[in-house]
Amino acid sequence: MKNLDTRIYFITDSTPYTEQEFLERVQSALKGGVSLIQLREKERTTREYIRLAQKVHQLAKQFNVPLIIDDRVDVALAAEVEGVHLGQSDMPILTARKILGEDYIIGATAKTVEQALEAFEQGADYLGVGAIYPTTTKVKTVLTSTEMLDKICKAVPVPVNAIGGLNKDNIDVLKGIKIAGICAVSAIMKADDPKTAAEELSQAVKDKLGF
Ligand code: TZP
Ligand code: MG
Repeated sequence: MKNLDTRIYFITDSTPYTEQEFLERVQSALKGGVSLIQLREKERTTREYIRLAQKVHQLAKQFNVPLIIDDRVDVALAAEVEGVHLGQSDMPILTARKILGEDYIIGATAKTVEQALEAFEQGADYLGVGAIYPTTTKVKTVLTSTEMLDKICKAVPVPVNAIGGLNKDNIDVLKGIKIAGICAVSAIMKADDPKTAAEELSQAVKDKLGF
């Protein structure tokens, strides 16, 4: 198993920002201590996705934070980042593992114990489970109960992160569930100051969830 710190997993959304604003926000979040970062782009061309990944990677490297690319194995390889996150309709984990090799981080989305076990058996390094709360981020998802999250945590040995509508004020519902971290888009990305937001989220996780 890889030595991954998924505690504060920041997932980006560049859509409302100029590139400069976006990169400044990413840098600010990194200063605030996020432990993992995912570049999540749905509208960009492949060429733009690679170029932005390279820019975000330059920043993330300065903080020793691994960069994960959403959906696209080719972009992760081309930009020479640390990993990829694959949903249920993306490339199968097994295929991605064959292409990327053992050292790449591969994350998977799972909403059921069956999906979680399959992803783990195929070589996923961590799982994202949700949405725990309704989200304002553009995504095709359904709500996942905390009971299901708990079952998934108990079913697989890899780190499991909760995702969906999470912020410093509503993570208490995750107490007692053996998650490794939380994923957040809006709570950091849309904050007035992403650095402060990341710091406060990190503190809330320590205080309320104990890690
Ligand atoms: N998958 C499930 S919910 C979600 C994704 C990508 C979006 C989470 O965004 P936010 O803003 O933290 O609710
Ligand atoms: Mg995805």
